[in-house]
Amino acid sequence: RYTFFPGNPRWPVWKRNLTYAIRPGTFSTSDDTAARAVFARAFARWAAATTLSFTESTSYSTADIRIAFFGGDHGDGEPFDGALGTLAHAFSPPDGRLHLDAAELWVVSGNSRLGIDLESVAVHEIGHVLGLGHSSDEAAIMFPTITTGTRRVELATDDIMGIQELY
Ligand code: TQI
Ligand code: ZN
Ligand code: ZN
Repeated sequence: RYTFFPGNPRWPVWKRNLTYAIRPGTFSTSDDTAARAVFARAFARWAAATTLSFTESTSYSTADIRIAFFGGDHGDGEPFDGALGTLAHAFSPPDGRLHLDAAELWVVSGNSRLGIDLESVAVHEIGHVLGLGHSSDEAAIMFPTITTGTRRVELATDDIMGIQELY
């Protein structure tokens, strides 16, 4: 079953169209289009289950949701730990920070058993950005473990019930 953060924080009712931006310089030009498409697909999964919509913004400083890849200590009190271990983290609403560990071998498209599937982690972290905590339902995107080399991107009934209770 789904959970929320303490106090059930959520984005305010007047903010149903959230903007997101990926920190400039994150990807090489060759990876950029594919990585942006991954986040667009991940946001679309949550938009389909709610009345929320998500628009990519080119202004990182003013976007509601700010996505960045960082390595090690990056100044928010939650340093990354190098390859594996923590892969990513996100802050509860209405913070909007979504950080990914630059030290991971991210798989941006296709299937590889060697790396971490970016879309799977993106869908999970967006759940946190929107206010979902972890779920005890093994089928849920918000279940706190994932087998390495697998892809888990479809929202489960449990995730949908949780997000619909918030929005
Ligand atoms: N990162 C943890 C996570 O996102 C960080 C974390 C722990 C956290 N407790 C939290 C974030 C509470 C917000 C609220 O769960 S992680 C998975 C999963 C991680 C784990 O790197 O361990 C995914 C990131 F679910 F597969 F285990 C993404 Cl999908
Ligand atoms: Zn961080
Ligand atoms: Zn989580």
